[in-house]
Amino acid sequence: MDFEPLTPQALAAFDKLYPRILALVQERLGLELGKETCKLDRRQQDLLEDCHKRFGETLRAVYSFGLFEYLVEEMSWLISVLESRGLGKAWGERILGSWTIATHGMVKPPEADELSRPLIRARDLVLRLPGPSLDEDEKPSEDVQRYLDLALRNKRREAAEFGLTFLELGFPPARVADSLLMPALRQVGVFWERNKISAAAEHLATEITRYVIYRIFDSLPRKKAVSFSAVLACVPGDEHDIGIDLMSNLLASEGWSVAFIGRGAPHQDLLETVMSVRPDVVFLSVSQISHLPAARSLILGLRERTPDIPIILGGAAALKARTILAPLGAGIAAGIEDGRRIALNRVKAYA
Ligand code: B12
Repeated sequence: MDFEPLTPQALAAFDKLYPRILALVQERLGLELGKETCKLDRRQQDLLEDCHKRFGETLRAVYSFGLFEYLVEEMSWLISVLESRGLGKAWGERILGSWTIATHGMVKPPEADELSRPLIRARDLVLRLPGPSLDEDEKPSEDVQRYLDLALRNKRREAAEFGLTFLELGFPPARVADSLLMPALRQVGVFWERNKISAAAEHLATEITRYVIYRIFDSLPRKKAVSFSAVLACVPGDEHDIGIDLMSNLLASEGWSVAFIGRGAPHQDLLETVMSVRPDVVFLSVSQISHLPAARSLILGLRERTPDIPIILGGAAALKARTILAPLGAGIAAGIEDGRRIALNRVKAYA
């Protein structure tokens, strides 16, 4: 979608009034759910609450980073999640409608019109053209399906042994991750989206995959230690830490000294860790658009306190927002090999 970036006035109004707009959205949902005709079970109600809130967080980031082209994708995803849980497209429309109405209720024109224009446009597009069907997704290869089956059946050891056979065949670990583990986890995501597996099963497959990653990297012959060090973490709020764990394992296998923090560390703790460890490079991961504001504020915080330490950012959302994040002084990596390449360029430049 082609849209001019929002004016600073519209952005500031949305940001300032966000808690009140969200409260209004939640109030509207409460009214809908309270209607006699609306008979939903507890799970569906919780999901709707979660989706309303999550959509608001995504919207905030879309506005702030000017990522309007991803609104359609986000809405298609939302509708797909709702439909697979018996909630139908109408609920998707209601969420969009609520955010539009609540914004108009709280923000004055012309800023309110500016804010709702991309929403209305995206809604028209999503409703007119059905989003890409998940059935047309890449079909996983036989090997990926076999790995996935082991991971979902909680066959941890067998999954690791299967992964290790690819190393024995001569594939480098990063290739095993890219061609076997990542497609399997993508498929796990599709299954979750279609309500074929629970979030618990998603966790199970993820943790088995983490174990497989460690087994793969730990099976490599130890390399001589190099003098480089790194701190690696997800940006606050983002729980997807397998990509950054992979990055950490790759660096460790090449002799780097790594402090892998993973997910869940708050902004201030991350700043303090970097200030006390003073690594040669900081690696950060951001998977979802809704966590981009946290990524930006962490980068700015680090730039202010440790301007000499290079930052490398990866993950799906980092790539989507690269034109905004790169000028803040972060290298944006397309994958772990790219991350290593950028890191080596930076540390060698400083050496
Ligand atoms: C596992 C998983 C989870 C786990 C994460 C556990 C964990 N400890 O990591 C749990 C269950 C917690 C989870 C939660 C959620 N998830 Co989730 N999750 C996934 C899943 C299935 C796999 C992610 C993964 O590990 N992939 C494998 C790694 C290796 O790939 P990667 O992260 O892209 O990393 C690669 C590159 O991006 C890069 N990289 C990543 N970071 C970095 C950093 C640096 C520095 C470098 C150099 C490179 C790099 O390197 C990797 C290798 O190339 C994906 C599906 C998918 N398509 O990815 C969904 C997915 C990302 N999740 C999704 C969603 C919606 C959620 C939830 C909102 C709801 C839910 N499912 O419960 C919550 C949000 C939680 C939060 N606050 O972040 C959606 C996102 C959709 C969207 N439009 O944004 C997806 C796509 C699933 C789907 N199809 O619906 N999730």
